[in-house]
Amino acid sequence: MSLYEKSIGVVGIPFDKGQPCKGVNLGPEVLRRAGAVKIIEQLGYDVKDYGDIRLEDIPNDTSAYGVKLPRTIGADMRRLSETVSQVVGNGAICLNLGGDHTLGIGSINGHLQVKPNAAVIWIDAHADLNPPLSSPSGNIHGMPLSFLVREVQNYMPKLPGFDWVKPRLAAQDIAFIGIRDVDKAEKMGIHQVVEGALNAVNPSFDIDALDSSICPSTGTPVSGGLTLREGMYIVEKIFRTGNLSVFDIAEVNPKLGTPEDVAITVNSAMSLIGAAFGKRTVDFIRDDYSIPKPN
Ligand code: B3U
Ligand code: MN
Ligand code: MN
Repeated sequence: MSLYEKSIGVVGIPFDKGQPCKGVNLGPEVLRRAGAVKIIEQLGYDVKDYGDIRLEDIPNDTSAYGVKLPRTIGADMRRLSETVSQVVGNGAICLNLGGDHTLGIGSINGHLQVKPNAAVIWIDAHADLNPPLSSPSGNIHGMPLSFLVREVQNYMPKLPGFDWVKPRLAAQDIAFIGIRDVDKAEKMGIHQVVEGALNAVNPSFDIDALDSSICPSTGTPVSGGLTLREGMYIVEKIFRTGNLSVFDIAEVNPKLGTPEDVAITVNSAMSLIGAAFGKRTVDFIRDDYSIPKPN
């Protein structure tokens, strides 16, 4: 089967409760408007857009262990997890348009429920592995992997709203790429990480893995990051394995920076989405083409 004959389910996650910067909830809208769905349709895939997931607003949702809105965030991620399970369970690849990177909780839990041997490639300036009690910020977008990785569970408190998440991921089945801003507790976990087997692959791409010059419109930009070509190369390589199963793109925030900053950031995200689904940057030359000669 050609790599382009698969079905793709697109899911929007207009979610911003995992960090303090307003505007990241507009990520799915701005990416759709830039043609995120069109670009993959044009590659020949059978695409189904599931729209944006419905988000909760649970009253009196008091903080627990420093995490704000735990019940609400737990319910939102549960819905995402169910949607991703449904898409992958139907045999499609799931493209998740975020939203802040908290979405990794729902995306990966839902994916692993259907494909327990899936490997995760966390492409990010940050490790996002802080358990709530060692988080320097209390922002849950810096914690998603702590909910999922088995080896971290001794450090995990019982957060209200998250009893449905199962630590289905072994540390050895995650690869980190682009990491350059890591907290103390996270460092202790990372040395265990090696590249996982490439069976079903879930690249979770935080746009801030890229150098801050090409993703200025994101909440926590860090210099010294991946070039766009490097980012595209990573996801193109994953595409060519034929095992791409779920792809997350997170942390595009159109409310940060100038209109030009937003255009640069959205352009980077679109290039990554295209590359992840096999868009060729150089078109092949037709067989009947010949270079014109002067008479
Ligand atoms: N590691 C820090 C900072 C951070 C994590 N993810 C982002 N920033 N985007 C934290 O808050 O956990
Ligand atoms: Mn990050
Ligand atoms: Mn992240």
